[in-house]
Amino acid sequence: MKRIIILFLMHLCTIQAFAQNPIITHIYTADPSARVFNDTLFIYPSHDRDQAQWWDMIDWHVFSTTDMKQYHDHGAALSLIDLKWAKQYAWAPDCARKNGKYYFYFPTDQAFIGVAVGDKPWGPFRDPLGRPLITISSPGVVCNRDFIDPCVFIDEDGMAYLFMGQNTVNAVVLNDDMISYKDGVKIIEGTDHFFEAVWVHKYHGKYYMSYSGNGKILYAMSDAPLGPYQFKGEILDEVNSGTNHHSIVEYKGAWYLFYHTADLAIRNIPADSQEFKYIQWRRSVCVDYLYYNEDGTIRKVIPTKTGVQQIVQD
Ligand code: FUB
Repeated sequence: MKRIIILFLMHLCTIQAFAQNPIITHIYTADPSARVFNDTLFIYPSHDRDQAQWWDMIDWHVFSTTDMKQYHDHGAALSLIDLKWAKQYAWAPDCARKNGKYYFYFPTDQAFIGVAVGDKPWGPFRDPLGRPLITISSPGVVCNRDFIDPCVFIDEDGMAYLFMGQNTVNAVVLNDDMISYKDGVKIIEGTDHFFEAVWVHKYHGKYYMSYSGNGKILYAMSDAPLGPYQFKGEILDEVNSGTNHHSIVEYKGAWYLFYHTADLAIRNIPADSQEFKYIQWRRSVCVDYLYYNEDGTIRKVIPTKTGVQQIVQD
């Protein structure tokens, strides 16, 4: 009997040591861009509204964790009402640190990419330009659909790149001030089936461009940030929220895939209610481990309900 109780307690401890997907459950969140600043992992997601019936989001919250289990909501770091030039759709953002400041890149109105600056990774962020950084109409931009989903990547040499777009990956090289860019929009080659949600990271000297395409998360690899890239395959299958949007990050020695599902809405909303048809606009952020093969290719991630293990602090 004593042994059974001990085994049961051990089992309980194991369960409690996992984060459980989705990881954020007090509000709906999507499009998670995960970044590490000063040993803390920050998530810059979209904030789906509680009663959403479309992607009509109005602000951006920032979250942080140091153990991959407890996530702190820092509240709204920027809202559409803070921007004179933006009317609607506070969609998938990203953030980078340079010269001691934090640069928050965000899309609005399906056509504009803005940048806001803060002294802390959780904001508040202020719009230094009073206009978008780049738009669907800017010279060189190729976009036959929505001009959205900025991803900012800073290479080891300090060069900063901003990637964005739907159907075509557009890229610019940012100036040192991070709020302007060098002449010439680059169009990235080799991103087969690209739809949206571009994400760039580096591993063992190779550049990885991952993105949503054919409903899945796919990826390509290159020897240079601006490519050309070579298509490699699939990282994540379709999820139950319609849209698929992810990020990839290393934190405290492990690699993680952040993504979203409709699992929280499915849990919250009775399947036989009128509300249930809106679950694709009430998404929730999840995380699972990501592993590489010896040749640097990425193993397909199988989503779990248990999520990742809590990191025990030193
Ligand atoms: O969250 C709004 C939009 O849905 C994002 O910009 C896309 O990537 C998709 O996830």
